[in-house]
Amino acid sequence: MNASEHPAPALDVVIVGAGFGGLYAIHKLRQQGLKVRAFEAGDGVGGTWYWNRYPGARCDVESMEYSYSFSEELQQEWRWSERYAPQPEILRYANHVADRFGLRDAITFGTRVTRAAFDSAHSTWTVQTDKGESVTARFFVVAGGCLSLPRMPDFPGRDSFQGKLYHTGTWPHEGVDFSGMRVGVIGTGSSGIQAIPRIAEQARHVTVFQRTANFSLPAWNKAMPEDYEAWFKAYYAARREKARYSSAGIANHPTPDKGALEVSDEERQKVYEAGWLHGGPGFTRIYKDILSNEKANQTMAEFVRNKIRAKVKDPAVAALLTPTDHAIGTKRICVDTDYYETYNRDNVLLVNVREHPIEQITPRGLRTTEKEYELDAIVFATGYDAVTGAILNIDIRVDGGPSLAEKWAQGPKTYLGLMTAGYPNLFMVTGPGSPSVLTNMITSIEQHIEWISDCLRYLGQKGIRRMEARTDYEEAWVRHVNDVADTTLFPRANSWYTGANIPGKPRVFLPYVGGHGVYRMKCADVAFKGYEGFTLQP
Ligand code: NA7
Repeated sequence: MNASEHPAPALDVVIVGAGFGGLYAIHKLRQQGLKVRAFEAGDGVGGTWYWNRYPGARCDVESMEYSYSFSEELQQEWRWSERYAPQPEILRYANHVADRFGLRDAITFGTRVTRAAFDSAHSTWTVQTDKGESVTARFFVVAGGCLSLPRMPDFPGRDSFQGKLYHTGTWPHEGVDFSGMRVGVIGTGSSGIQAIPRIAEQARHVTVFQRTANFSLPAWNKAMPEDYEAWFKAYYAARREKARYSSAGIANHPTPDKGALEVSDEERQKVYEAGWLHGGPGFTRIYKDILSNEKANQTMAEFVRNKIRAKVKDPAVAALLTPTDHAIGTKRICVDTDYYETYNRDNVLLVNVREHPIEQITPRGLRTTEKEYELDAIVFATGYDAVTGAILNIDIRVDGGPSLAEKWAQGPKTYLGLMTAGYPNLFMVTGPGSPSVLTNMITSIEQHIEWISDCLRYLGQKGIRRMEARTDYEEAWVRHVNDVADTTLFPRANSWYTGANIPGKPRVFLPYVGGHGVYRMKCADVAFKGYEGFTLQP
């Protein structure tokens, strides 16, 4: 049977994930009449916000911006209760969206996609799940999330521990009551920094095992001011448009015209003080050279170090909490409520596991190279196999050839972070080489889904069955992503942005740091030129 005789697949698109990416993909692609089906590992929608139920979990992008912009009615009617929404509220929002737009019937929950095979003869993807189901579609859209494959360091003895072990990224749905317990927390990234103050309020004692001190900025979270909400909603369309052409996909971020070294020390201090009082991650964008000039960065880093020293009463603890090994903002900046202040509590102990690494988990607790700590519970806030983890967790092949993991053995290669050469009709949502984790994820997700949806309409209109990124364009894009990253301080830090947190993962700066607005224009330009850099076959 030749391609033209082969029956059309039952589906147009199979989607991985029902987080914010998957949900919008279902909605958008269905709206244009495509038959879609999504598989979601969780038993509900929400992705990151379904899994990350640890105490203190909240978004570090303001709620008025960390939300979909595609429906004016939705954005006008939904009401956020706080400046930064807590996890349960974001999860309610994801559920509201799923119900409001009738998306649930397209989703198979509690099911992981394990393999995907493209058959060139018929230009179809066959996708298999861990429940033994197999479906065929013309297109395969992976929206599995950038921070969805939790990383659990394999300390010896983990199974011997007689207390309870938790990972922030797979938190029990019923919550955890730490009352009366001695709790150990490993990790001081965003998750640890959010969870530690809340756990310390409840537990008898908390021991924090810190390998790297991180910079954290105050959230100054508060109930949503009614006048602010009203103002934002009155200008929502304009705010969203501003976000779409901003660097981080956030309208409220500063758009600096000066470098930190162009102003007097006095002026800089004043500006930093004002920025500190505003709080949030936009702080590192106050001056245009903070993330590219070491000296400029030092001025901000030292300002924050002084804030830490002022907050923490014990100078030895303050010194340990003061980051010195990376430029501010080059590891994901954290946003907290009472993080540093928590170390002034009598029931909190900070342990330096850079100096004395964790050796093993014991039946009674945890042993570093210095001593054993007795614990009733251990919380792993040890992060994720970021950006590429979820996609490479699927065995993806074309005509039985090498897997995508094999192609990417030296680091991911994509064209625009949307497609990868040699794997036709496979689209990635916020894939490596796109701005993704450096931006408001929802802004980036909407841009990708809208680009994919326009693209599929174009292919339909032109009768194109097979679309593939060209290797030369992919190579040029990878070079461009690296060149831009090399103009910044980002690649110097040992962060999950570079894969440095996963032993053996190739060291590549994963996201595109050129800015969301610039990137959006590039993607639009490629589409306008008839999908330049892609081969399109009837
Ligand atoms: P992160 O930011 O990757 O933080 C993980 C933390 O765990 C970090 O402090 C690590 O130290 C620490 N870690 C990891 N492995 C070990 C071992 N073996 N021993 C000691 N400490 C360890 O993950 P998060 O979940 O906090 O945040 C992820 C993102 O989610 C966040 O940036 C937001 O975008 C949302 P290290 O720094 O590697 O020395």
